[in-house]
Amino acid sequence: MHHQRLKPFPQDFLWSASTSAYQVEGAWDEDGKGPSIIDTKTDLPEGTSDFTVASDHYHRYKEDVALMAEMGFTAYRFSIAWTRIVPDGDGEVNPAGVKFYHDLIDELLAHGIEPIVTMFHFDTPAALNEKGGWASRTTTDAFVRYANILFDEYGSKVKYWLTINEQNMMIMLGVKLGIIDALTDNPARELMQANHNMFLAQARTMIASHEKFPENKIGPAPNISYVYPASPKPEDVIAADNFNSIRNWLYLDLAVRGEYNSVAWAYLEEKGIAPEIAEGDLEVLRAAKPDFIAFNYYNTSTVADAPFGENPDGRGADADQQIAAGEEGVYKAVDNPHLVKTQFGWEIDPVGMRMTYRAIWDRYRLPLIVTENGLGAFDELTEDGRVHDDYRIEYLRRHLEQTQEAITDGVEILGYSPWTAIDLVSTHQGVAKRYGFVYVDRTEDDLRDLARYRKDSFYWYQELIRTNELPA
Ligand code: BGP
Repeated sequence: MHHQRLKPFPQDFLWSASTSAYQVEGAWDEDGKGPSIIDTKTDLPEGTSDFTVASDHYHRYKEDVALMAEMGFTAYRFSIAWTRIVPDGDGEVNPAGVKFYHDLIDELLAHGIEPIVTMFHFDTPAALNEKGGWASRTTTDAFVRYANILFDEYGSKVKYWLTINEQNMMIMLGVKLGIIDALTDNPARELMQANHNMFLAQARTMIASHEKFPENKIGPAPNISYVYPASPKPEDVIAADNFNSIRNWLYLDLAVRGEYNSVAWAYLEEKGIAPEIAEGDLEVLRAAKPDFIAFNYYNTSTVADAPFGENPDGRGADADQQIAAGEEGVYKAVDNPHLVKTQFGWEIDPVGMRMTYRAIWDRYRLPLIVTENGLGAFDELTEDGRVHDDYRIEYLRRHLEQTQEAITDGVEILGYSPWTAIDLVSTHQGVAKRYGFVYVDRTEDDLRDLARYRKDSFYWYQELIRTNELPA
């Protein structure tokens, strides 16, 4: 329904923004940090920056936190690089790496900004990857050890923890994005075993967090893109339910209920890629309970029936985390004729965010927070050091209006953490694809001075946070 009067944002709403270690920090090999799978990638997409310097946040974090405080952030979502803490993934702890995040967290707390820490954001230690990566339970054990090191070091300062960023995108698109390897002769089966091992790592981590710091909150952080049927044709509705079950609910059902939903499990069995489930796994998965659900939302997907014998690629687009493709007999992604796209071909669907909030709330009844949502665009720095990103303000405004609609629908929403706090390096589309409230002056191949400039959206977000309501 269209609400006549919208409920206000809660007084303690977490006004935040997000980054990830590998995309913002740089200093990829400094102060004892070990290489991750990102650092050892050799085939970066043509013309895109590497991640060696990124936005140099590692050396400039005090300036960046001051800018966040100037906007009035009450929280900041960032990830800790596993290989700064344990350079080879499961060996010696690196004191300099531990210190960096103490300094960052202390800087945030000194400015009254609540840290929201993602424990793992795509950057698997290269040394573990060489020992079989997530397909091996060695990595599961190494992650749980790493998680306990984080809780022991930062558990008294950090109240909000996210386990794994976008596990579903790692599994479904990770090979294409270069963030996971599948080296056996049955890559799909190997990825589903890796997926199961990640669910176990997440479950054991949530149990450890509750044992060590019962007052802290921990949850998953998948990329949720609610799936629409392309038409009321029943076969399209089934296709949409297939893709919702496999892309979205598979991941949240495991995190919240500790179970594989029947449609997803039937799909895995049908394809012969169901994972080995060891004795005791399901008990661990069921025992772990998240305190909230974080999810990353950029847009919805729209799918049609995909009969066997027909090409399931509905649009020939270059698939990525927000551009679904298709699978014969399961679903065929198509363009939604009611939506416009960004300069990078991502559909824009603010109302879909409200639908996604509702769908997750209805299924799990846990507090929610969107930990990524934003517009990647080719921003332009003017001669006088301004960036007139009214298009980003429009994007954020429309998504926040729908967030307020969802709050008025009765959904419990903890905060909003758009992608990104400051410009950084895209997973696969370079630095030119900018998302930040703060412009970072560099190009793909020219670091320039990496100076920070406040965009128009910086001031818009600052006013929104100050008043706790959307400017008229
Ligand atoms: C999500 C990742 C983020 C970020 C975002 C934007 O999938 O969690 O790390 O990269 O996508 O995507 P991109 O950077 O490819 O534009």
